[in-house]
Amino acid sequence: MTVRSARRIFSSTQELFMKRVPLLPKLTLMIAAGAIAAVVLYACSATETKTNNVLAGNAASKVYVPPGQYDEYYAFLSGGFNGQVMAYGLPSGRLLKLISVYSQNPETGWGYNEETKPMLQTTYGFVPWDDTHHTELSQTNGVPDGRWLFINGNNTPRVARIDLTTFETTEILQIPNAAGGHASPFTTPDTKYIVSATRFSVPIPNADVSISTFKQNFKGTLSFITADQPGKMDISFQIMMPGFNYDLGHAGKGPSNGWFFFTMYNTEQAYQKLELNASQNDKDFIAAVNIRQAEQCVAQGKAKATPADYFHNVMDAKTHIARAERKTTVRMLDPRECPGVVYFLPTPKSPHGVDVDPSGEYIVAGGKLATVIPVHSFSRMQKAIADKAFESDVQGIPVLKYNSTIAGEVQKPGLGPLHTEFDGKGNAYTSMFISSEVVKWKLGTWEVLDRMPVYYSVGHIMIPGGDSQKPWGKYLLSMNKITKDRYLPTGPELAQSAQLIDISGDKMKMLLDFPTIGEPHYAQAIPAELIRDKSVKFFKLSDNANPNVTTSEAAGGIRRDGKRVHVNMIAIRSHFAPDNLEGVQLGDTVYFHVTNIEQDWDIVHGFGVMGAQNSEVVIAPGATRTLKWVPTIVGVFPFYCTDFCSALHQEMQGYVRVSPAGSTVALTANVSARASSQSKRAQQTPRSVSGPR
Ligand code: RUQ
Ligand code: CUA
Repeated sequence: MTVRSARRIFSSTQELFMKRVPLLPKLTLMIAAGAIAAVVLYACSATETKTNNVLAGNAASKVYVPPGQYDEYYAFLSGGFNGQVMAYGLPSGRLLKLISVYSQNPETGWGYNEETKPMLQTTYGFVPWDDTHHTELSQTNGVPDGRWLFINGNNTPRVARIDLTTFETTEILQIPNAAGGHASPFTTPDTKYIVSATRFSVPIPNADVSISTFKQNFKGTLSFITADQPGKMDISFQIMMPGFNYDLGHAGKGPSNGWFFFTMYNTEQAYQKLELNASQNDKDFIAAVNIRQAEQCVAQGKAKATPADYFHNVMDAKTHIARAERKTTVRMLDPRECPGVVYFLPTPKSPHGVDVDPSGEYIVAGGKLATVIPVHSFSRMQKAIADKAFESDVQGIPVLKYNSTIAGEVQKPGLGPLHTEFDGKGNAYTSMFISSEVVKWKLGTWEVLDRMPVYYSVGHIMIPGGDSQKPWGKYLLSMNKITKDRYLPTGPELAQSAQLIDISGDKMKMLLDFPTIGEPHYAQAIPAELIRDKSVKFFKLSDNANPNVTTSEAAGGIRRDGKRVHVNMIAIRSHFAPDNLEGVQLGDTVYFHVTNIEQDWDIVHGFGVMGAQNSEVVIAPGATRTLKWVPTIVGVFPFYCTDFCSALHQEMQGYVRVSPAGSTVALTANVSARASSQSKRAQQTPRSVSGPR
């Protein structure tokens, strides 16, 4: 750490602070300046300069994964405004895969091909984008198990399931009576429920009302979604909440299993200039939800069947065709009719993250504007509830006294605490957005043990398993919101930056800096062996139940159904069959149903048509994908394989002839018997070797 780079943090942090929080009271600004100065002083320590090179050498060897070897962890980072999820290897920071979820992806054809389009269906129609924030691994007994990854859609509230045997999205559920699914999709320790809480309060049911009637008409909801049965995600119940902004959530565990905690801000119920007007109250709340109490009330019929409009989209496991089903009702619980279901824990100030430690006793809040990190105690909360230590009541929800639930406060932690993760050894790590650092502190004594500057303005941090009952506490990933000068400049917009920190010793050590795609909010990571060996290598052709599957060359063909023309086609190294099509007319819609009949790992083919107002489709071995094409002009148009699959990949092509409407050209497709015998041979050859055509 040089003085120059320390200054850079100083100016950068200060600049950010000024830019982002212009309306904070002066006092907070002064505290901010003080803390920034402290960070700079820390960063300038001379001993560190001397040891810098030695450390760099050590760090390199700790993240070096030799060519051909595997990383120790899979890490799943959300893509933020790119609407997807990225799988990385840790510690190397290698990008392994972009998993398509809510956004159309021309790289794979997700959301462009006919089979996957229904996945993006919502009550607003086809919505080909969302804003993904939090990845969440499924858990068994409070430990990530590597079966599924859940990811929220923050914009048009949705939750999705990714199957970690295929790394494909298999299910998407829209959340009704909600706006902004931010506190989502955090799981209970058994994956019985994942949750989604509304970020923006809205009229429920939504209605044409004046925004100035916010206090009377706007409400929030907490949704509990059953998640342990693939293909059957459903909203078990919703809880109607006051019209605040619900921000983040985490389930209880161990002794607090059965409870769920949500942060909220804007308890002021401001509806304009929130920056100023929602920062008035010294304390907002954490909502503690008693899930068992809610279940009981639901069982007693206290949740009202309420009209709702939402979609549940599932990828059929056999046909690999998605279907979208519209649903019309949810069960809504009013806390007034179910006493004991929700309590409010006063929490300073505009809290963002809420994180439960591995023991399940401590509930840590990240009060964005707070000068301390407040930690609530679950056992004290239980006692306070038993003693009725209430200070007030908000719309039927008892508010517990701050002093009755608080276990301690971390003093002078830094500025802008957001999120906390745990290492399983009694330590907690909190991200500090404004002072750009990760702060390590001790559970129980609340003393600050160490600080690590990060570049710049960290949002979430992630320790593999760090929000579960069993953290694999070796690394910490800091996901930073601002990149500035960290990499070679790429114009006004830069990739986001992630930094990997070694947390195995007393002091944190910076290991690696790598760019990420989109904006990773949160991430999850798990030892690679819990996923690696279950990875599917290809889909069995004999299991392919797509009604338009073509299992052999001889079975290919073309048929007309009114103005629709269906082409059944196979792809195999290194040709399509059929590969010459005639008799298509202007005014027709052509469906190319392409089956990749390879039965070998990673032998993928693509299919693109000149002028198609669509993307290509990419077809995994054993799968069928359908490209819809509406020709717009008369002529002959090539199609070709888009994925370099063999030495004769460039030969993998064909033509489709388009004639004027009403033309007498016969509908024909060439299906050759000779090609058919060759395809068998091609299947037996390794990827890079193909027989002549
Ligand atoms: S967020 S930086 Cu989880 Cu969307 Cu906190
Ligand atoms: Cu198939 Cu290139």
